[in-house]
Amino acid sequence: MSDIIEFTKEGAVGVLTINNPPANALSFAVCKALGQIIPDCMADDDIAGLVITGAGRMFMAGADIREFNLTRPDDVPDFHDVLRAMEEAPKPIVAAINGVALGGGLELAMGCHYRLIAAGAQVGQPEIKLGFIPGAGGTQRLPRLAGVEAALEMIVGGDPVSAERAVELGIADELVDGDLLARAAEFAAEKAASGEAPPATGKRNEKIAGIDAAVFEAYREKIAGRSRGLEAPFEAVKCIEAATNLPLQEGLALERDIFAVLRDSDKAKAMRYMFFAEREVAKIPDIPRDTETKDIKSAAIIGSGTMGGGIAMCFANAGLPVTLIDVSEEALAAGIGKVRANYAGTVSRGRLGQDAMDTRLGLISGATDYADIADADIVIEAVFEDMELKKKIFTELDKTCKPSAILASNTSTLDVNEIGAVTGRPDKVCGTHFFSPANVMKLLENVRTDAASKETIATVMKLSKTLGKVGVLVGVCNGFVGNRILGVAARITDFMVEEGALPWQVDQAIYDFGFAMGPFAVNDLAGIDIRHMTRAEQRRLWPDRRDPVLVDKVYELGRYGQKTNAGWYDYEPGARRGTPSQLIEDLIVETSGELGLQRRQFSDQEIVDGYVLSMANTGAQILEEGLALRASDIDVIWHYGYGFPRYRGGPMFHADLVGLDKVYDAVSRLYDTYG
Ligand code: T1G
Repeated sequence: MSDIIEFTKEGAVGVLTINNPPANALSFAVCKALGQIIPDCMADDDIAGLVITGAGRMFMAGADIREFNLTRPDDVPDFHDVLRAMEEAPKPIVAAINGVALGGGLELAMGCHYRLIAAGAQVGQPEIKLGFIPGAGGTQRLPRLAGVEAALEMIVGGDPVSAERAVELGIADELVDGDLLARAAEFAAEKAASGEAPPATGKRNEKIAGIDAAVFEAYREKIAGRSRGLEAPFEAVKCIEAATNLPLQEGLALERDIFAVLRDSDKAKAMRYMFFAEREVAKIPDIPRDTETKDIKSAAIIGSGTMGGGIAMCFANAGLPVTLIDVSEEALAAGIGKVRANYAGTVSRGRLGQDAMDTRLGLISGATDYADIADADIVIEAVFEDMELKKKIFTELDKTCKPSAILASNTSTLDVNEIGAVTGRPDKVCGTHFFSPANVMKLLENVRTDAASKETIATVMKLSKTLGKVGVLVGVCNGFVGNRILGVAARITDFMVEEGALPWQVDQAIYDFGFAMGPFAVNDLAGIDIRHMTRAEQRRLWPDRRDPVLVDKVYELGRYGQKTNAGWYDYEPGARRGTPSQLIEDLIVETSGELGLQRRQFSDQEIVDGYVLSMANTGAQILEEGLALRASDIDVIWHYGYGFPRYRGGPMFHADLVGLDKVYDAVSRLYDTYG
């Protein structure tokens, strides 16, 4: 027998332990071994029944995602056939779900006759998050065990359920708090002795009988908004519906055909890529995983504005005490008041309990004196973008904070090297660039200064995880990775508007590409005044560059965006969605005339290419300058910081998909026109 599946015996029961670290993924090798061992065991008169379990902390994390681009070798059986043989086997087969059973892992467990589950384990069908549907019977067997409603939620939603819930739903037969393997072996022996025929999941039809088609129609409607741009959710619904009105084998065949098409689609490739990309970000070549890190047990934030308050919430949400610092009691009261209102909103929407809100608020304190934060393990400065002010603050912090404290800046544009240089501990200074709203957005650009120690960087990378963020390491440059790329791309769309497009056309094209909002709508949300401020710095950096003039004109009209109920769009007071503004359209046409530009049509494709391919070009520059570790880090930044659609994989992945020759042509045209 093979070592990828260990065989042992508990009395008359055979135990198969899948041992394929790190995730016991269903690789070709595991599938092949299962295909051999199970029939062998069935034929062995000394074996009364079987238990299947996983080595280590997982049962099985599903099919091996690394093998998805490969063709199944001839000597590896089709996993469907393995499952079918298991279902039809004469002796009881019991899954002992010791840890996560996801995707093909749950499908394997459902192919068993019985399932026992350890407390703390989870089961799920997460395939949707990879852009496809379960491919080995999940859409057919899960509704048979758990019912249609739960199957829809689990397969279309993709989130796993707890062991307790799995038992409640009928996915697992028993929750085991103690020795899972011993209990599973005992269970298998009992079932073998009982003489009852082992039940096949695929033959259990009681939960799928008499389901009204309207259930599926309603579900399709329910998910339409959040599934924009995706096919897989609807295909999953179709397959689950098929489970209720087709014989098992036909349902399985339908699922298999749809699965194969989706798996090979560009969208699924992009989502697979993102799965690995977001795991890669944690790997820093010169900072090994076992690098010492500082324990972060408390934090302080300088500045209790929107950003500072949001950052404080991140710490409190993670259970860490945090002190907000501001210049006066009034400013503090206002800042903490906003935090309280923010939590209260979440409570009133039913997403947070009052107790949890109280606990979290209890972790946030305020102070006006740096002496009160002398013991904080990390201080994050979040005041407005003014280098002199930041230098003053860091000089002060350096004097008052304990020598081991990390001093970080939340600057989104300024040179963190320069900030660190005013302290006596530049090795403990770095950037932690949160995205707004800080308590919601998952991205954290951690800025590595020249002097920052490995310990400092390892600590903030680890802290990102503690705060529930995706931390990506970047180097020092204007705008770091995300905003630098945005600056270039937004400049291109500004030009397009001066030359003939309209902001709402640009936004629609980019929305249709899959972003939640186009650049002009984002601009209105973030504030045109803020953009105006950063443009001054850009003009200083690139004095000879041709610049679009419209954004300054909009600024000069006092139209700062949503906050003034007017920006590129007009807004009803308090509204988040704007309507196209005639005044802006007139201004645009007039400006084109002043610039001597003959307005022309832009196709949606041209708009998307200009926006996205210019991003990829800037990304390539950033890589060349060594300011990001890898192309996929840039894509992770754009997904988590700016909502680049996951199924497009990020600007760098998208550019690879388009093909570098085409990207080169498009970028060359942009260069010739705009410099
Ligand atoms: N294939 C290959 N490698 C995998 C893997 C998988 N399915 N799952 C995890 N890994 C690797 C991962 O890359 C990392 O490697 C290490 O395991 C630890 O993971 C037929 C077609 C299970 C919840 O979508 O959600 O089944 O970086 O760091 O935070 O219908 O991994 O150390 O080298 O994420 O504890 C469906 C994907 C597949 C589950 C564990 N399954 N995995 O999280 O550790 S499709 C999934 C996860 C399928 C069938 C279909 C998570 C986890 P390295 P980790 P973690």
